[in-house]
Amino acid sequence: MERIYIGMGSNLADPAEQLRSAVEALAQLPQTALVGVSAFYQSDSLLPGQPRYTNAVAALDSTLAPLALLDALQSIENGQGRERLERWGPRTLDLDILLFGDRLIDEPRLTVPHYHMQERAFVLYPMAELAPADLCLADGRTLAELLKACPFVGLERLPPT
Ligand code: A4P
Ligand code: MG
Repeated sequence: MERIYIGMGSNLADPAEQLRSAVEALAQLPQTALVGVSAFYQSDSLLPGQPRYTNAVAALDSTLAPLALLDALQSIENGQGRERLERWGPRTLDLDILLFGDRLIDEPRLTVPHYHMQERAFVLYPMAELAPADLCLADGRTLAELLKACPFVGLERLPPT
C-alpha cells in the first residue's frame, strides 16, 4: 500500500463539476482507497489566452502499480471528454500523478515526482491540506520549505459547495 497524491486540473466545461466527477471516479478505482480531497483553487493559466483553471489535489492509498494507475487516470480523463489536440492545450480534465510513495520514476510514459510541482502554487497549497509538512520531495526539500519559497499569489481558494 502506498500513499499517492494526484493533481487535478480543469479549465473547460464547468471545471468544478469536472473535478467533482473525477473525485467520484477516483473513489471507484480498484485496489485503491480515496483518503482525502483538498479544497478547490482557481488561478490563471500558466499559458496566456486560456480560461482560468480550477485545481485540487486528492490523496489515495493503493496497491496498483504506477503504470496501471496511469492507465486508469487516462481512461478517467478520456471518459470526461478530454481531447488531446495540443500539448498544454485547454482541457476538461488533467490528472497528474504528483507523488507515488517515495518512488522516483523516470520512464517514457511516467515521471514521478511530477515535473515542476515543486514550484506550482496550485499544486503545493492544495497538497498541504492533505500531506504532512515534513513530507520530503525528491530534491530533499520538505513540503513546508517548498511552500515558503512559493508565495500564495494569484490563487483563490473556493468555498466548499
Ligand atoms: N506523464 C509523465 N509523467 C506523468 C505523471 N506524473 N502523471 C505523461 C501523469 N502523466 C504523466 O500528459 C502528457 C503525458 O505525460 C501523458 O501521456 C503521460 O504519459 P497530458 O496530460 O496528456 O498532457 P498535458 O497535461 O498537456 O501536459 P502536462 O505536462 O501534464 O501539462 P501540465 O504541466 O499539467 O500543464 N495553469 C493552472 N493555473 N493550472 C493548471 O493545472 N496546467 C497546465 C498544463 C498549464 N497551466 C496550468 C495548469
Ligand atoms: Mg497532464
